[in-house]
Amino acid sequence: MNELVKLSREDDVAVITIDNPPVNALSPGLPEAIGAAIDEMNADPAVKAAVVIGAGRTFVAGADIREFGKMTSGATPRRSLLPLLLRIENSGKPVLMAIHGTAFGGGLEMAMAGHYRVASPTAQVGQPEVKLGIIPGAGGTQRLPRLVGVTKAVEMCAEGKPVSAREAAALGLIDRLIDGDLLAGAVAFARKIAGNPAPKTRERSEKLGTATENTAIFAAARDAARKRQRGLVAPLAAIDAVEAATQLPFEEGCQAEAKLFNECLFSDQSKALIHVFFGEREVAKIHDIPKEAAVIPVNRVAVVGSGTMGGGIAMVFANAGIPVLLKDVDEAALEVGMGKIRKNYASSVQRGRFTQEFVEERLRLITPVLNYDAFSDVDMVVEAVFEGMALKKTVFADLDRACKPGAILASNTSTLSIDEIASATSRPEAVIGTHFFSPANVMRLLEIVRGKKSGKEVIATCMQLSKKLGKIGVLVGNCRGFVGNRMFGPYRREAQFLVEEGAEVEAVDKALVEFGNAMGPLATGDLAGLDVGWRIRKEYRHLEKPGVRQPFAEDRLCEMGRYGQKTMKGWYRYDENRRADTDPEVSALVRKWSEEAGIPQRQISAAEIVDRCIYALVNEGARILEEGYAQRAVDIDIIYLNGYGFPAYRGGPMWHADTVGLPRVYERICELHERHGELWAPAPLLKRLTESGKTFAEFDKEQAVAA
Ligand code: 3H9
Repeated sequence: MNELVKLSREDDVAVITIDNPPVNALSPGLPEAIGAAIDEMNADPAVKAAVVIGAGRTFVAGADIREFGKMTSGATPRRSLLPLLLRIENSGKPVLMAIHGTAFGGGLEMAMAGHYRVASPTAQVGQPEVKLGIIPGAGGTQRLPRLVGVTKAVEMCAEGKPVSAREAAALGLIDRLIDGDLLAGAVAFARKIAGNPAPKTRERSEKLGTATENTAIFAAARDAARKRQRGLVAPLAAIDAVEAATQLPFEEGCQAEAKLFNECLFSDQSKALIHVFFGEREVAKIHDIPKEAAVIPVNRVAVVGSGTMGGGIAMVFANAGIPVLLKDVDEAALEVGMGKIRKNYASSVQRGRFTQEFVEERLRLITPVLNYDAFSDVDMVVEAVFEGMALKKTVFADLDRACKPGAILASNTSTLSIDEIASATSRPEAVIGTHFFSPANVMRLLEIVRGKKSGKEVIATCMQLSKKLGKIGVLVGNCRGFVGNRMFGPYRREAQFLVEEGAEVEAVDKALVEFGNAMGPLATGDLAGLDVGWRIRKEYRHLEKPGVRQPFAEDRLCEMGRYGQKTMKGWYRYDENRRADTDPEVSALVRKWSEEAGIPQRQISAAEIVDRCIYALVNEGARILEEGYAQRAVDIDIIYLNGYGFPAYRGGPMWHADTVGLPRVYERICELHERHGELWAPAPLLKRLTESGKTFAEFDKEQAVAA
């Protein structure tokens, strides 16, 4: 044993306490210590049974995910947990697992090797490995179906969603729920079962089903995985492994599982998803603001503007239990805004996402108002009025007068300068950008835009608040388009260029959907409204460099009133159910316009479409990084995964570039530069990293050390 595991006694029951904060992951040394404790209690004649419990806030949350990278890089050998779990299961005295917090991955696998499981009612159990691009690797796919049946085991292993202790108890995975003191309840239960024969999960087979039943279950699971987890390899591997449990003896099933686990572990998908796991936690860290920095309590908020964004943002606060004032200029606008909120909630009830009771409570938290009178009480305001600088400045001057000192004044602008907005107030340190993505109550991303004068307390509060709101907050700098939209510009520009050079609209979208994106760039434009970009481009036209190629097709479509889904016509044409169809008129028009512009038409491959769109993201991302508008490459990745439908299994655009290899990406960008001119000038950071043999991930590490 070591400091990670403590063996103590409560009379005749041994208590094995796992203490490896923060989540009791099975780091090196821990499995060995648990094994030693099992041997020691077996050797102690005074002990009749053992309880295994986690110290701190949780049972075991799984294998130590940091170890996987070391294993795949060859830095450490691959360790298996299977021998430890057999040692537990073969224990001469019953071992009872006492679960609170989470028993995930290897944690649940260990619990299933125990003879009994008890849990606090608030605990959760699950096999979330697929979210890391792997499958359970310590017998989970073999023991779980023996305890909960094939259907549920397939679902848990292939989808990775946790199950509540109550559901687990109903499924037979948990033997007893313990209200109150878990350890005391577990020890009492252990005493009761001491002396009974200890049931071994691996020897059970009554829930493994018949071949006919199972064929249908696995076929349905594979179908669902291909549809709902498009492009992911691990869910299908997890299904294969559970299937092995129904066809092979336990030991052989474990061997089949180990083979599939290894294939997944060494895959690019798993490396990318592990990068995402740590990245989602990394983005919360700000180089110049310590984790324990003071924050402003946010108990009451206000939203200015009850349009689509404002209404969605009000719902986000209400959903988190925070009372919110929703202001608009007249009764009619407010009525429309509140009507949309009600409709939104009603559809969530219909889809079973919320209960009617929950929705009524949330609606009571939203108070529509027509003036700033009650704003003196709020801790934070989010402005979500029409996107125009003059209007925003008027609103911020009003907020400056209406709000108490210390209140946070946030703007939901997606394009305008936070510094200029802040200049309309006497307290620029209170001003910050909170760029929600549409629909605000659904999308997980929140870009938090740091102005030159935004106070550290204000930044720290918004970052922390994002978690409470169920969002993933990423801090970005105040440049045009911030990070996400600034990169989206070149991405969509290339999509248009490709069409202007001869690619079909649907071929462009299809190539990017096959790459893994949730939607193609042109269909996304139709969804968001082509007029949005068109208006912005008109406003910024004076900044365009003369002689540099600009796309024109989308602007022409807008001039014809083809704004996308909202006008039933854009790049595609739409029926009343918003189903898209290709529009031969668009193809013909673009061909005609391109010929008039003297753009030679040619066949364009799917590979070229992907390279041009994705490398446009990477090149702009590298510029943003170098200019300091994003703290890390991984921040850009997290923005793209959560706000733009980039496939998580590719880890985000910057990680994808690392995976392809920066020399290859750089070389391709140089080729495109030569062929298409200035817009493809390689970002200096990309060039430097390539020449020094480094990656974006290494750049992040160096930045962290320097900070
Ligand atoms: C597995 O078990 C494979 C098996 O089949 C065995 C094969 C041989 N390892 O999320 P938080 C860190 S695969 C290492 O902010 P919360 C995390 O990075 C594993 N580190 O807390 C963070 O560090 P930092 C299957 C881990 O309360 C800190 O702990 N298990 C691990 O919001 C706090 O985390 C999973 O996939 C880990 N396993 O949520 C579970 N877990 O402070 C993954 C966490 O430096 N974990 N860390 O940023 C989770 O889902 C959540 O962390 C949990 C707690 C729900 C447990």
